[in-house]
Parts: sequence; C-alpha cells; structure tokens
Amino acid sequence: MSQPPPIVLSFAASDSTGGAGIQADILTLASMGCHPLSVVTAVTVQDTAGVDDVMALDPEWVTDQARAVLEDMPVHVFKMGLLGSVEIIAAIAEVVSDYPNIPVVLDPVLASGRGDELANEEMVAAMRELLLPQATIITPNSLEARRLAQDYEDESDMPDLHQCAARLLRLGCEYVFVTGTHENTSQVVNTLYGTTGIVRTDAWDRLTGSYHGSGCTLASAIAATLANGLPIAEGVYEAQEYTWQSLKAGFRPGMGQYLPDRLFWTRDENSVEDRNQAM
Ligand code: PXL
Repeated sequence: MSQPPPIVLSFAASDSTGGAGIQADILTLASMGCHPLSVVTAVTVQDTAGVDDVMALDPEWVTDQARAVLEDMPVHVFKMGLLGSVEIIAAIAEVVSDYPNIPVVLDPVLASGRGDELANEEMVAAMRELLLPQATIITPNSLEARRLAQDYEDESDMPDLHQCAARLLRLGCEYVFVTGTHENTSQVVNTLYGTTGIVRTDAWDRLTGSYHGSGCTLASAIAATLANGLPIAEGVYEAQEYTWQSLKAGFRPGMGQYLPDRLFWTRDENSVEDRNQAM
C-alpha cells in the first residue's frame, strides 16, 4: 500500500473567490501531495477586486475546530494565515504550544496585496509576542517585515530588510523568508534568513499581472515541502518555483486581479499559453 499523504493543518480565513485564504491553502496543499485540514478563523466578503468585510469567529470555535482534528489525526505541519483577532491569535498560540514538535509556517497577513487592512496594531503585537516565538519560519513580504520589526515609538527608526529579519529572528522564530515583490527591483528578490545569517537568495523574473493569493500559495507550498520531508532551504526553493509557475499560469476569472492556477501542472501546456495570449 502506498504511504498516506502528510497532513498539514491550516489556520486561515475563508475567501469566497478561491484566490487567497483557506481556499488557496487547500488547493496548494492538495496539489503538492498533502492532505489539508482547515481551521477557519474568519469569514470575508470579497471579490477579485477587494475585501469588503471580515468577520472573525468566536475564538472558542477556532480552538474547538483545531482540538477536534488534532486529537483524531497526526498533523505534520501547522500553517497560519489571516487570523482575525487578538483573541484568536491567543487561542491558536495556546493550541500549538501543546504540540512543540510540529513545525509552524506563519504567514503574517497584515494587508491584502491590494492594500485592504487585515490586521490592526494590537494583532501585530500579539503575533510578535505569541506566535513568532513558536514559528519555524515566517514569510512576510517586505512591507510586513518592516511593520513587524519597526519600533513605532521611534519615528526615525528605518531598519533595512536585513535588520528587520535580524530583529524578527531575535523574537524567536528559526527562519525569516522575506519576499521582495513590493520592492523597486527589476527582478523579484526573495531572501531566507536563519540565525547564522542569509541562507539563500533567489531572484525571479517579475510577472506583469497583479495577483490575489500569491502569499498564501507560497506559505502553503513551504508547509507542503516541509511536510514532504524536504530540508528548509530546498523546501523554500521548491515552494518559490511552484508559486512562480502557478502565477505564470494565472487566470482572470472576474473583473479584478489574476488568481494563481495552483493546478497548472494538470493543464495542457499549450492551453495555458493560449489562455495568457487571449488576455
Ligand atoms: O493575501 C492575504 C489574504 C489572506 N487570507 C484572506 C484574504 C487575503 C487577502 O485578501 O482575503 C482570507
């Protein structure tokens, strides 16, 4: 009999478009050979153009969803996305602290790619204090890295990305993977930092579209590679390659942003080329 798929538990919010959130995580994890468990933290109202509303669940419901599946199945990796409230962050921190041997991939979702605010300052502080110390790897984009690392009491504090990563590592996570999509560079440069410094830097050709769900796809892909047993540096590379391919094969089902095609590898190559030429 073949091995059962490794199990990844995702804590994230529902995005009805299927572009980001728990739906992105499920698609990515399944596409990369894992069985996804989904603990819903919040429900959003949105389309491919923007987020209209977010309703966070009662934190007890988050705890109960997680405890029920954790007591039933062996989980290989935790993945966290949009968490919804300070109380939910505290509830999740308590659940995962009971499983110190399960790696944690934390995508510190602070805003959507389109700029919709998805975390307030209290939530940023709670993530910093309660989740970062338990994280194996955090995957901020450069804007999130600055917001998580900056000292708000000191307006002149302008750390560069290396300094941000060093500060975040000091808060207790093992690795920080900063993505560079929002930086003014011709290629997208992503850097993985560990406690001994830079572990790897990868540059990718910048794709021209505006995509919804790329960060969720990348963090879930990293969780999948870890669940599949890859060492972190290799896993981070594979996850970038997978994400870049899914963005390149992206499609525009509505009137707003492109969505990644997480099942790109099931399509006939010519049909993806045709699809992109038609748009
Ligand atoms: O891309 C971050 C993100 C995560 N989770 C949900 C979202 C978004 C961005 O819009 O809606 C549910």
